[in-house]
Formats: sequence, structure tokens, C-alpha cells
Amino acid sequence: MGKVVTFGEIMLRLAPQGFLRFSQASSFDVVYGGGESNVAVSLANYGVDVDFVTRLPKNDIGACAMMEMRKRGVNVNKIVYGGDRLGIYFLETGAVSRGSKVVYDRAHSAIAEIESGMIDWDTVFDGVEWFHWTGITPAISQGAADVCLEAVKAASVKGITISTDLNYRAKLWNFCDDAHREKIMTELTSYCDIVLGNEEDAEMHFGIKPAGISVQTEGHNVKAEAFLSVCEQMMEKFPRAKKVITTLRGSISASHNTWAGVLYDGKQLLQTRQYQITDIVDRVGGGDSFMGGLIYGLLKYPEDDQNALDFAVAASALKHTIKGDANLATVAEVEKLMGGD
Ligand code: KDG
Repeated sequence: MGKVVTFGEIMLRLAPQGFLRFSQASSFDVVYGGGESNVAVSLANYGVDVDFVTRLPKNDIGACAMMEMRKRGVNVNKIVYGGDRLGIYFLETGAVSRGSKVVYDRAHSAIAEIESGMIDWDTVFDGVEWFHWTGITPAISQGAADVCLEAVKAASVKGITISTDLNYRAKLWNFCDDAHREKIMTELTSYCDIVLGNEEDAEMHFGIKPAGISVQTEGHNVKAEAFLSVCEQMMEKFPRAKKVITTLRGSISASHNTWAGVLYDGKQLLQTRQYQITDIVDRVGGGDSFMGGLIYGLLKYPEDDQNALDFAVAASALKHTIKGDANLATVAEVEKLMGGD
């Protein structure tokens, strides 16, 4: 299986224990998370040779983030160092009908202050088969968006498969207006072969809305059909995209989700079974674990998109049982769940 590179921000996640509110906490549980580092951890866990590229401060906290990735089996020797701080995010876990809360403290992080030319993409992409970025990275700062564009251009020149998770984050993109955000995301996505996103991502980044069928209509199949019109519009806008994928999540309560996936390849819409996920331990990183499973599945079963999609959705269903942002489920555990257990 070929080598994969992901690029983005890794943050310190500080969360009050259990279901305590921020105002009740006298200590925080520490884990590390970030859309692209989570995907890298999933892949390393499946035995894939994966590099995580980012910019970290050259201090003890940056070293902790680097060592966390190394501990999980991710290659860290392409990370660059500089800047003053690691980004932090605070998470208050929701319960019953009270949703979770996220507070970002990531302004002026080392990667937010990255500039063009700081990463030697030619060297990073030597011998690489797949590059993954998400809509979080260009949302951090103009510099991060510029470096992301350098990356997709360099990967494209080398014929590397490029994937994205559009990952719209309303609390980011503070450095630009909506029109500029759309311009950045349109240019970056135009280089992608594989595009993961939901209706909100498509609408917020590109103004693409499902045609005809209301996405509010109940029922998994109808929602999948609604997404088909999003896929068709995405493929028209991004001719390089060979597959457009989404997760179909139903949020029943803070501890109960339904979870499925669909993939459109320009001809047919593949669907998975729907998982009922009750007693959720940690829902953060559900989309990243899906993406990690999808990349692994598409590399392992290049001729069998259904199997790849089934692997992705089973992987992310399992992630909901694991504390922290990253998926630590094994291939054997995912395949056992796919087998119906
Ligand atoms: O997808 C999970 C991510 O949202 C989480 O790990 C933190 O990267 C993060 C972000 O920017 O919200």
C-alpha cells in the first residue's frame, strides 16, 4: 500500500472530566486532536505508512504534540518548527439534549503563522501516493491557505491522488470575507480527486444546495437522494473529482447517533447500512475516522468502492466508542463490525 501525507494543525484538547461544564472544572483531561492529524493516526493504526506535516513551536509543548504522533506510529520527520505556540481547543462534552461546546484558542499558533516556502513540498511528496488536506487548514490564516495551495499544486504535478474533507468551520475563516473564502476553497478543491463533504459544507463553501428534495424529509434513503443532487453539482464544478462522498448522520441525542455513508462516482450512488450508535463515548473526530477509513479502503480495495465505503462507515461507528479525537480501532475490529457483529 502506498505512502500517504496529511497536512494541517494539531492542537492540545483540554476537556473537563465527564460531563462537567467549563465553569465546574478544576482540571482538564489532555488529548491531542486536529482534523488531519486524526486522519493520520487512523491510517497509522491500520499499518499505512503516513507522514503528518505541520508547523510546531520549538518548545516542550510542541515536542509533546510531535511525540504523540510518533507514539501513534505516524512519521514526524517532515514537521517544520518555528513560531511561538501550539493551538488549543477546549471541549465541554454534552449530555442528553445539551450539546457539546468548543472554544478555540488557536490564534497565532505556529501553523497560523506559516508562510509560503516554509515547507519543501517536493521533498515531502517524494514517493508518495496520496495527499489529504481539509477545509480547516486554509481557514486558519491566509498563510496556511497559501501553503495548502502550494501543497495541492506540488502533489498534482507529481500525479499524487488528492483528497479533501471540506470541513466547514463557522468559528474559523476570521481573516477573510465569504467571497474570499469561496475563492480559496474553489481553487483548492479543483485539484482534488476525492471530495468528502456534507450539505452544510457544499452550501457554505460553494453555495451548492440540494435540488428538488428537502433535506429535512425524514428517512435515510430520501436524504441520500437529496445528496445526489449535491454530488452532481459538485462534479460539474470540480471536473477532476472522481468521487464525492458524505456521511449521513442523524443526531438523535448527545449519546445517540445514526451513521451511514454514500459515495457517488458520476454514475452510481453507493450506500452503506445504517449504524445505530448508542452510549456514545466521544463523537469528536467521527468524520476524520470516516476519512481515514475511506483512504485505507480505497487504497486496499481500489476496484471495490462499496467495500471501501463500508469500511469507512464501520470505522467511524467504532470511533464513537473511543475517547479522544483519533480513531484507535484496528483493521480486525472494523472488519468484524462490517461482518455484522
Ligand atoms: O474533526 C475533528 C476536529 O474538529 C477536531 O479534532 C478539532 O481540528 C479540529 C478543529 O479545527 O475543529
